[in-house]
Amino acid sequence: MAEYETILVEQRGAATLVTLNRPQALNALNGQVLDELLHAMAAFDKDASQGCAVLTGSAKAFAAGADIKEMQAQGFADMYGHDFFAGWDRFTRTRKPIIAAVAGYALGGGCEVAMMCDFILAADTAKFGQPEVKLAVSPGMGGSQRLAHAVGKAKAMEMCLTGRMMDAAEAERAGLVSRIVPADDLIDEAVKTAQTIAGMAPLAVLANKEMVNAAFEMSLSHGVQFERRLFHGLFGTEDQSEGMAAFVEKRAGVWSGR
Ligand code: CO8
Repeated sequence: MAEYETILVEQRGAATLVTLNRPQALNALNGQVLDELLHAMAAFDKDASQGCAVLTGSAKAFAAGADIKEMQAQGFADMYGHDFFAGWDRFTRTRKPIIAAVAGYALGGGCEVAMMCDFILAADTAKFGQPEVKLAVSPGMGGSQRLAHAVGKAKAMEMCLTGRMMDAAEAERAGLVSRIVPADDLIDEAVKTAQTIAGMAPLAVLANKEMVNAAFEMSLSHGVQFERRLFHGLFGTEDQSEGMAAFVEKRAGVWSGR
């Protein structure tokens, strides 16, 4: 496995656990983190032994934002000219599912990266916020859009305009996170969930991820049709025959990934 400086990558069975590892900066996201993460996620996507990833940080911070010290001296020409952080779009094109396991601060870019993942499991210590307005800027990695989709206009607007944080309970009520687990159990629970997903037929997992994501890009009628076509397509797979035979024969399915 590749050597990284700002992330740790380990395989736990069919689940890949990726840990942001810049403790001195509360996992602030700089260009190196992005490059390493893109490299790791590309390797994960290609590795047939791996079915789902977990992205996590430390007990104190999932990530406290984009790296303010890296951005501080940049001007418009640097940011726009280099399309600063456009590479994060590639992270969202990872085809296999990624679960964000969030403990502590998920602020600014940290909250945005958590929202780029397919769903968020939150520790009871998690805190979410888009405090960029306090730095006289704004979300820049999709936060204003994904937060508004996740929690609706009222809460998204309040959070972006005031920079106030949401705790885990509020985030769960608002639909930002799928569920809350005790902080001590977060990684085990996230990895167990990832292993459950990795135990499903791989093509069905890809299709399910693709169709849920389509709900955010398409009209209802197009989305429903897109879902139905993918559903039809799954009937061209060996695993569909196996999955349905296994149910009828009261045994576990054995997937070929075809
Ligand atoms: N960037 C760089 N360094 C950071 C960051 C950050 N986002 N957050 C924390 N650090 C550093 C601190 O500077 C400190 O370093 P040092 O020890 O060298 O002084 C170290 O991490 C520990 O932090 P604190 O001492 O501040 O720890 P506290 O426990 O007192 O406070 C907080 C924790 C509340 C999380 C506090 O650190 C904080 O407010 N951090 C900044 C949060 C923030 O504003 N995040 C938004 C950043 S902007 C952003 O994400 C924009 C995204 C869009 C960009 C995309 C462009 C295209």
